[in-house]
Amino acid sequence: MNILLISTNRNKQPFPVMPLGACIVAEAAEKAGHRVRLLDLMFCEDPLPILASELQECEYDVIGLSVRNIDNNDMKSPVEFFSDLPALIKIIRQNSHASIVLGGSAVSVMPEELLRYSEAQLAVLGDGEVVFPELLRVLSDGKNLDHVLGVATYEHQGFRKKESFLSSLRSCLVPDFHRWINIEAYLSNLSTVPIQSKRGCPYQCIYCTYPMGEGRDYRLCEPESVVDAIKRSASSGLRDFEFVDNVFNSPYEHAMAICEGLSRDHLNVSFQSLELNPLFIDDDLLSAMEHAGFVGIGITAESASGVVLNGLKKGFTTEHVYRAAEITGRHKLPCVWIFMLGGPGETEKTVRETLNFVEKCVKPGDVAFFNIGIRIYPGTQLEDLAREQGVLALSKEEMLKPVFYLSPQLDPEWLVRELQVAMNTHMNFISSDSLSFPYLSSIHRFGYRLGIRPPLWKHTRFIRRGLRLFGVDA
Ligand code: B12
Repeated sequence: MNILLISTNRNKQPFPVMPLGACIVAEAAEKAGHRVRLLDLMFCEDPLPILASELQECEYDVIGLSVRNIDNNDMKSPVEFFSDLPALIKIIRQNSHASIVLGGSAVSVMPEELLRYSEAQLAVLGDGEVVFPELLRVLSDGKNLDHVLGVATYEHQGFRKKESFLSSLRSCLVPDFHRWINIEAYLSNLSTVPIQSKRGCPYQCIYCTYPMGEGRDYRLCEPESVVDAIKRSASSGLRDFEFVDNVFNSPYEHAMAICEGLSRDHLNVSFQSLELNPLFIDDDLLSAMEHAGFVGIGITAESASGVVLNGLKKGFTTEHVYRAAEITGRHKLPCVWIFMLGGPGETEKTVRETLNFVEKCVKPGDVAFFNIGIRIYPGTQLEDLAREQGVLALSKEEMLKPVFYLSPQLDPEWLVRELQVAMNTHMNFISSDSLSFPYLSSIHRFGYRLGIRPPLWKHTRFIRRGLRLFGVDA
């Protein structure tokens, strides 16, 4: 069959993210014997005429839309991405008779709402590289889709979904990015090359959607296959990799084995991971990461208050957060600490506890990122809690529009003010405002021309100070 995959993501904040999932699915469909083209809309100023002319040039049997983000997760300045879908689907229907299939991480989070809203026929949940080829096989045989795992439909009978298909993975999937996307355009925006060493997440964080798309059980890629995948990509000229695992350092032994494997071959490439759990940080791991070529890590502490960590069900305590700071303090590896303010149980006192921790324990050369409010997704424990507390009355369908939790014990205006004061006095602090900073893309491109390599965030202090010198409110 003739297949068109469209990567619909055009969000360039904090940088344009390479469509790893869409490329993996494209390669899998091609391997299954189909003719596949991937249309990446990331750098298209005006995607509708481009899509229309693509459809006029070639007749497709199935068109898959990869949908990464529902919105930007920013309570202060929310941006909806799902609302791009109807116009794209209208153009497809005007120019083609192809079946339309939705896929991607956004679809795994809110399949029913996205199918209903976009009026697409089908959605794929879970491991697209297995489910999509199977869906194509059944469609080309003209058979019934009822038995295909991981497929959801929305028709007159309403929403129906078969449980997600979760493969055993084992081997690290790395597509030939050069073949599918304009890799130079991404690299010149300081984008990192995504690499996934596992799927699944066993943690219970009350707000999180990770287990929805990937399941609760770990599915680990053999460490050797991860190293081989990176070697292959490095031999095609790619240099700056980012592990996109839900949590990189859990299971601890798996992360260690990958680092040891990477240290054996001197690949002259760099790595980062922004998802480290404080529970599994120790000197041995950080040393192994440094030897492997890591140039930046993110620690998803979320809070330094016991009450809030408990409320979020993070599975670690304030002591773990303080211990992680002590350990990172002994290493040179640049570190960004990630916090979400406003979770269950948050009060002025707990916010101060978190800010005190950062002021005292985070090295001035490191960075602290603060997000205000937590996006509520249907099916999470946070949704139940918000309903119980009477702060959420919207139906699931209405929750496609960004809706956030903020502790009822906190005055939102006080929180915004308090964070602003902290940002004004600490040049190593950033917030969601920094991610939507209008000049961020230009800074990335300028940095690339100067020869700077990712991550850009490790230069936060200098960038913010520099911008302020020029009178820019950064
Ligand atoms: C790592 C990560 C990041 C990194 C990315 C680094 C990089 N270099 O790629 C960073 C930190 C930069 C980032 C930023 C953001 N992220 Co993020 N991120 C992730 C994370 C943890 C992994 C993404 C990933 O690469 N997965 C691996 C690939 C292989 O999986 P996949 O893309 O889902 O593809 C599979 C399937 O979806 C499917 N599939 C994909 N496309 C298609 C198409 C078709 C037709 C079919 C059939 C199937 C299919 O098959 C694929 C292979 O199995 C996910 C959580 C998660 N577990 O998904 C969140 C996630 C994707 N991010 C999310 C969000 C919201 C964002 C941000 C908007 C802001 C934020 N605060 O996090 C920005 C947007 C960035 C941008 N420019 O678009 C959301 C998106 C959904 C939603 N809730 O809106 C997720 C799901 C987390 C969440 N909160 O729910 N992110």
